[in-house]
Amino acid sequence: MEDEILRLKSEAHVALADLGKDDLEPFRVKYLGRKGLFTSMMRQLGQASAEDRPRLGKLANDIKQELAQAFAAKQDALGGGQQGVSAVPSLDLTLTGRSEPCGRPHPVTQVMEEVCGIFEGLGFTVAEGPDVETDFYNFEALNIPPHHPARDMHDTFYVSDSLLLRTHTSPMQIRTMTEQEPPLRMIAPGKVYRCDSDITHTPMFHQVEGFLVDRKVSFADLKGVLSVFIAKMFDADTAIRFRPSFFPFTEPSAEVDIGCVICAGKGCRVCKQTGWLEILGAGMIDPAVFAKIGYDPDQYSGFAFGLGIERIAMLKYGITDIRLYYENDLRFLSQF
Ligand code: FA5
Repeated sequence: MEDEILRLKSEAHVALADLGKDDLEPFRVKYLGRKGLFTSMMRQLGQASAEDRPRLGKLANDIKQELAQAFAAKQDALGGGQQGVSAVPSLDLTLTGRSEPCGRPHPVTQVMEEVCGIFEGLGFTVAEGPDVETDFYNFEALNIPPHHPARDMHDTFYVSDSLLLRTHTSPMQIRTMTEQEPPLRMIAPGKVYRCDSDITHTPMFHQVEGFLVDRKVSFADLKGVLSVFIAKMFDADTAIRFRPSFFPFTEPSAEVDIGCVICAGKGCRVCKQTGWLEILGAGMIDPAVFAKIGYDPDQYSGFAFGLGIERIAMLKYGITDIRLYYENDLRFLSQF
């Protein structure tokens, strides 16, 4: 078949060399037309072996292109070019160019920035800390001694006996409080890691820790700040639920749920049929934590909270599987 293609090539070139003005159209029809020799040759390529087919297809295509260009040059030389008849598609110089696709921040980054912006607007300042954390900051100083059952709630990736990938952003409470005196009003955004994966859990996810320490801070202040945050982040009438919970470093503690925006509270796969989705844990900082870092619990009180950014982004955008954020599928990402 290769011989046949090459034979057709030289036959066409010989014919082209002798072409007069009146022969242009018959030549185009015979060699380059939709029912021409090159087109039928290409149809026959289906009979070639699967191994040879790509190479022969390319060869035939290249020759056809080359012939089309030579034909267009001949047409020009003979002054016989006609609109709509040319074998080479004409170039429309008035068409607008194709613009380069424009990148943008990942949806999780966008939501992280929005969350931080809301708290900054409420007077919180931003602090950042290490992803690889010591057992002391991640657990011990937060009132979670070795062998405490609360360690089981965090499926920890250990780097060594005393180093680990932080399981939450709460170590930033300790890092900040050991370096600064009250009043404090801080947020600490960052990556955290847990050995956990399903439609609402990923092994790496983002939290924003927030804490406020001063004299006479109460649970009402915590409720006020979180209610303002949720109203700004979602709709002003978003349903909010403070559910009693337990964290070793806060007392009392609560988990905060908002009405599932995916099913409007009716119950779906994402909210596990409850109509609610947990977005954060919170509470009043336990006096035992103040004692560890040397604050006087009789003078100071404070609240803290830690919220999951991916969960908030799921609710905001109606995403039903958290793992979509990390599959790097541009069809998903380019929607944001
Ligand atoms: C904590 O991590 C506490 N440090 C929060 C806290 C801070 C409580 C300060 C009190 C005071 P929890 O394990 O519930 O709590 O996680 C907080 C939020 O992170 C959850 O509400 C959820 O939104 C999100 N989250 C937890 N695990 C995952 C995961 N594997 N993937 C995605 N998001 C998660």
